[in-house]
Amino acid sequence: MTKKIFSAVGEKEVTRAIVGEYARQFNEYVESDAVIVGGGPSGLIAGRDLATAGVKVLVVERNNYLGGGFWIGGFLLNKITVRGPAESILDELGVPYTETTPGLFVADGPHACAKLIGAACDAGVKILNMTLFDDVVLRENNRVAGVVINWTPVSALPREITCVDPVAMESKVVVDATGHDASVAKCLERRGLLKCSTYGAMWVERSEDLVVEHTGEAHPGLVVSGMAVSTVYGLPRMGPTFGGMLLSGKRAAEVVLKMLGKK
Ligand code: 48H
Repeated sequence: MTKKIFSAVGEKEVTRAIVGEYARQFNEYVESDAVIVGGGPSGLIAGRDLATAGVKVLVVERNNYLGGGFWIGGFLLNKITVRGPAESILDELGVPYTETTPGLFVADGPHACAKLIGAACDAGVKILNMTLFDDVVLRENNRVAGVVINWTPVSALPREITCVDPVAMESKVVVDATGHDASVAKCLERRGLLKCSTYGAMWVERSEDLVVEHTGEAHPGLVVSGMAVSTVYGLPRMGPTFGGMLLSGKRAAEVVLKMLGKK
């Protein structure tokens, strides 16, 4: 008989490990300090900074993978760019880059994305992927106090064969980092609680400063971050460059820390 390489563990232990650990963590994060909807660059950097500051933070992401638009720089080419001074965040993450023209830095998308995801996880961010934001939880004076979520595949099934009610996760603050969709802000708009715009035409030199400037609490309990800021306030888009997203995520984390009384 050949010598066994692996431990004597079978199917039931594997299944129990997955179900048990998922349920334990889910149960723990039914109540958190901050829920970030959207695991793109702005959401992940916000999550990293919050978790680093000791905040209990959960990222809700509808896709299987994290990173949003950060894998691909633009035009299906996987080189991402940042304009100065955002290369300092690439330095923090340990992402190698080249300065192709003064003030413009280029890195490999997959490398940058992997480092960003790793940094968020290392800091303690917990993630629900394949999970779709569905609605907000509202409390007194329509303050946002959590999110209603469902499995992403449920939304892809025909209505007549799926009648799956969602569940809710409570949190002190919610961050809308859902990119162009601004899904959380738009949900408040549908309920007549917030006026949203649509992002404007491209003007890179103007847009990134404006995005960072406008990052903040758009409605009690709701902070907007990244491209969602452009959508909510009708700011020009910036095209395939990510410095504004990273600095907006950092600003969002600062705002959340202040709201939580931690700054
Ligand atoms: C759960 C959701 C839901 C939902 C969306 O698009 P992202 O990368 O967003 P940002 O703001 O971090 O970065 C934007 C950047 O990638 C970009 O597109 C730029 C700079 N464009 C400029 C231009 O001119 O177009 O990530 C958002 C994430 C994605 O992973 C989505 O899957 C996720 O949010 N998401 N997750 N429930 N309802 N909606």
